[in-house]
Amino acid sequence: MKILEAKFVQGFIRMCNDGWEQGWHERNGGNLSYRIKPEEIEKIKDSLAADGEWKPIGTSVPAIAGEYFMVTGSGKYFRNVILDPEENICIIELDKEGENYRICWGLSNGGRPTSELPSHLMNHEVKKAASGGTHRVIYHAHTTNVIALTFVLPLKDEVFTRELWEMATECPVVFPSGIGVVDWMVPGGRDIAIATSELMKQYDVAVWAHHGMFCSGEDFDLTFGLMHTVEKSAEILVKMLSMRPDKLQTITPQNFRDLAVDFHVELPEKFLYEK
Ligand code: 2HA
Ligand code: ZN
Repeated sequence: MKILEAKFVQGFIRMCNDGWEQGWHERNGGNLSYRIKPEEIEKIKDSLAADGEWKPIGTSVPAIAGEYFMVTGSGKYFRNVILDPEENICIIELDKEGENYRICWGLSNGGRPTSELPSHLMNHEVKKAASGGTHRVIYHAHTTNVIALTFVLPLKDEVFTRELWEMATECPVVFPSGIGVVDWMVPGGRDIAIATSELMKQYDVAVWAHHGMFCSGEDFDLTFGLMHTVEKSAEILVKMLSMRPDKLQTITPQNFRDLAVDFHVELPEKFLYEK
């Protein structure tokens, strides 16, 4: 099968374009990765090169060693992915130790996988274990309203989760385990990857202060939908705070407990504090 005809490749390309259209990917901002299923690799195996040069990942990910990933390219623009996928995205294979990668397809004019490869792969490693193997998508976007909130809200998991839950009734149902927050750190390296993947053990969403967000999910729809829901909630909070600093009424801790019963979700009590 031709690579561009594979369903997962079409889903990947569509998600890049959806993110661009949301305004989350100025210039080369943001990156996306997908942990490819063995049966999907089987179908495209003939189109994959197996003679690429092994290069260091920059961290160690033994629990996903030997797996294949589709990832966006470093310095590439999301808005160009739909026009020329082969030049802007790639498929990589990890070695048996989970220390090195090689390019098997794509980046046809040269280049490297995303500068955030250590964060993506460490998040994949953690989420694969935490989800029993069902999570396959890691998405990083420069979501405007969430970034704005990192200047005015305390950089605490409890505060971001609770304030965003309060802005839309669907939120606690869409991200019941909450949101983690990483203080400002230098992007691209192993340290921010470790901090993010530590949070991803309990959350599907991590905010990077003054930078953006990481989301994890089972497929493209769920992961894009998660990013979209959190960012929309942040937009409502920004609008609310722009009208007045306090709320006349809101969703209360008891309202959340009642919602949890009817919607069969568990909402950790640490987010339902009295204000
Ligand atoms: O430029 O978003 O965090 C890609 C990024 C780095
Ligand atoms: Zn970024």
